[in-house]
Amino acid sequence: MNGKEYVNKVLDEVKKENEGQHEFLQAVEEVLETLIPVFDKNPKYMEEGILERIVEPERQIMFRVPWIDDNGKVRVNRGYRIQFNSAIGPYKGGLRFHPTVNLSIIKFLGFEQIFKNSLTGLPIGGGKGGSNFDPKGKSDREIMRFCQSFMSELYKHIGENIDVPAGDIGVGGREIGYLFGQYKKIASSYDAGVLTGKGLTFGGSLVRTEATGYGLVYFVEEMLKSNGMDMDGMKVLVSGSGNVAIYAMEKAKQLGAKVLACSDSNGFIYDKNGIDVQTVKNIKEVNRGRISEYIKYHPSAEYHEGCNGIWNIPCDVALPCATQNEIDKEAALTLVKNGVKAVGEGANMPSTLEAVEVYFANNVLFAPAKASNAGGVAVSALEMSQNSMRMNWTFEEVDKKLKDIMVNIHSKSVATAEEYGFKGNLLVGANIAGFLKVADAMMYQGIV
Ligand code: NDP
Ligand code: 2IT
Repeated sequence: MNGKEYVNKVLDEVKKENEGQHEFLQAVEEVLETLIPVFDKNPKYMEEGILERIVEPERQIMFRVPWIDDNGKVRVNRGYRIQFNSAIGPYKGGLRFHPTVNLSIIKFLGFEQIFKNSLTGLPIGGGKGGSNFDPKGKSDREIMRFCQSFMSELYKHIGENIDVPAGDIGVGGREIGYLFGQYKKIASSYDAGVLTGKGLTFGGSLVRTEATGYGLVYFVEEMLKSNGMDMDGMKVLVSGSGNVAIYAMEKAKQLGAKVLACSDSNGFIYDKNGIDVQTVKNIKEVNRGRISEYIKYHPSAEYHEGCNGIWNIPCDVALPCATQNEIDKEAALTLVKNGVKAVGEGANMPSTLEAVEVYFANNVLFAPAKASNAGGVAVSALEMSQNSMRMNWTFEEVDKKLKDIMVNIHSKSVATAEEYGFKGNLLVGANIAGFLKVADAMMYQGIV
């Protein structure tokens, strides 16, 4: 059997066993197709059934999360934790609280996390969790009660050497604080390294808040530089206005770019003078408001209903930082028509498979999520290191480590792509480089 036949065989099985899990199947297809040359070069991975094993989560946990709202009414949500792969370290990955969360979404995120975490070079396996709980419109006390109920079940399955959750959509510092408090109460133990993204007064790491957005821009800057360009003077679009988007905008501006637009799930802001990041922080981080409020503070900016319209604005660099499949074929073609030079993924799987084909067909530089948004989980792993040492590094120290990690992921992806005959294709390079480390660990550890 050659590599292509092997990949197709496993893909067929995955499709049969996971019917209807569209996001998960999309993520698996995207990775497996790029791994074909690996099996042609080294059939041992085939003989050891690495692919059949890597597409099956080691453990899938689903649980009831009952809580009481401010009116005294009983509410019930569904909780998930998918412990996907522990070949190179304890399961590691965020928690997403969003009404769209389902098994397929958590599995796609957990699957991606395996390769992303491997690329960081740090000892972390892949996992993901979350709930279909909608934090929007909930009071602070409701959020707290929900987090406490969620952790009352999750605590049985996590630990600093077992599984270390963090944030993702809808889960930030506030939620991690409540989750940590409840874990500590139930476990009767101060295991700082059981969660990352903690507050700075109780074991959090400097730069974790900024890490994903900063890391994304460090990666894109590296990619531009190796093609004779840089961020200085670039016109940039950033979708979303959450954690990743805000710090991507901040770093892009620090490097001299002009950020023209950002969005939330209702609509987008176009500010021809350049988005004022402090205003976005005040609206989103401080007041938990809507991005439409931006025009109150900057009347010359425009607000447009509907989040997808953001991709119609002409730009040099597009940084999707909101959610999966936010750039489809049509949006990708519009970006190309308007002269986009580079797309850097801050969100997980923000481009559909067809959109990625459009980038490649039109020579758009493409920074794939697994590589370009790995800065968040990388600094999470640095938070775990600091917790183990019971020490804190300075902002400058962590920021330098983050930058070094992103530069290293870029060069590893470039080199691996070239080695396998796909020069310049960072998607192939990142997927293969991420896969090889995990596959080798699985080979040495036997069939487990
Ligand atoms: P936040 O919750 O802080 O922000 C999410 C942003 O995206 C908000 O502006 C939100 O708008 C928007 N958004 C969310 N869902 C949708 C949707 N279905 N349609 C349109 N817009 C939507 O999350 P993060 O910034 O942490 O995460 C953003 C992306 O980055 C996700 O894909 C996440 O998986 C990924 N990521 C996050 C990392 C992290 O460290 N936090 C690390 C690596 C990747 P609204 O407020 O209206 O909901
Ligand atoms: O998608 C991701 O990498 C994250 N949400 C961050 C995970 C983490 O453990 O910091």
